[in-house]
Amino acid sequence: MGLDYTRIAVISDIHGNLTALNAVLADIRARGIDRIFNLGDMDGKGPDGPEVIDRCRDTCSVNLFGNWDDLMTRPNAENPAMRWHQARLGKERMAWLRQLPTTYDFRLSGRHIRLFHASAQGIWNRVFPHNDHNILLGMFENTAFTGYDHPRPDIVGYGDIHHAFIMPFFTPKNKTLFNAGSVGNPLDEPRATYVILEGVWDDESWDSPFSIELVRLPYDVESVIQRARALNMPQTDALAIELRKAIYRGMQKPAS
Ligand SMILES: [Mn+2]
Repeated sequence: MGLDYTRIAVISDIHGNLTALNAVLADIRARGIDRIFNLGDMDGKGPDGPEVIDRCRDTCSVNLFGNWDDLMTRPNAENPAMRWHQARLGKERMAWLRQLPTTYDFRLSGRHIRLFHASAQGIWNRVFPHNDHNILLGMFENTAFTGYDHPRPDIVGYGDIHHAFIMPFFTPKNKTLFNAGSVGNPLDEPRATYVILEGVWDDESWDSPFSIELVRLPYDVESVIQRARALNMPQTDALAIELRKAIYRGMQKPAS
């Protein structure tokens, strides 16, 4: 009898980019992937936050809370650009975002896997792959944020930095940190990015095959920029450079 594999798409940081999300969902469907887990930051930056939130609600079996989901659902978003995005969401979507969980734990081919948006310390604590070894190890800690009543994870997946990577540790062995990258606002290369995990669901044996794969997908970047311009979305110029060149707005040359 063959093993019954489960394939999971881990998506993150869609940021209102419905065109990129649709490209990713079509790719997920074409591959016959079983489940979609979303690590948060559905809104802000791109023009179609409400549609992205509705799509995630319909298609993802896990939706986690990100730092932008926090920003967008505060009583009064902090600047006019954020208020533009917030005003389009409506109370019901904001209430749904607010009640999302912050972490999700499961087991695949023996590995205990934990997902969250940014770090084991919370949604506002940012961790980069070039950070100190101890900071990277901290991603595997049980904390007040992740809950203390779980086994320590063997694999941790997160989003937040919009840079994808897969990092099996040299020491300790059998720990892997990965970043799912960003579907709608990638800052490593200008293509919609997500991760596929494959293994045997809830299996206790490490001897079942297991894999992690990084997917890069082209999509119609220009149509997203056109749509943002048609809506007079604030900060569309900064978004356009991010989407075309994967250069973060904080690193772009200021307009003269
Ligand atoms: Mn983000």
